[in-house]
Amino acid sequence: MKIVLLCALALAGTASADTAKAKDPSRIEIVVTKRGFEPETISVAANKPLILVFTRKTEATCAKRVVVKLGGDKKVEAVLPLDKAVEVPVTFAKGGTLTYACTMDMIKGTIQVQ
Ligand SMILES: [Cu+2]
Repeated sequence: MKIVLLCALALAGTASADTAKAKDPSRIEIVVTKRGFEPETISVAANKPLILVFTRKTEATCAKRVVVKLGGDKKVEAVLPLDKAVEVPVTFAKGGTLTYACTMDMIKGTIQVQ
């Protein structure tokens, strides 16, 4: 697995034309509840490093790990301890529809990459 780290400082002075709707576009909070992942769908920009912050809030779920698809056969997996925010740095190389899901791919959310 290859993780590319880009300098976050470069973002500070740059006004991007396609700014995301989120207040802080570099972090997206995702909570695991007994209903699944909330939000169920996120929209992100391609080729932009961001941090998905997963917090599992329930024991009544099989999503105690999350698998984030990055495109192609690339993915990143993280363990989600109860009530602990877990930061998953990701960059989606190109546009398309990807998912974040439990390891069985049953409980899942959708990533719209633009
Ligand atoms: Cu599952």
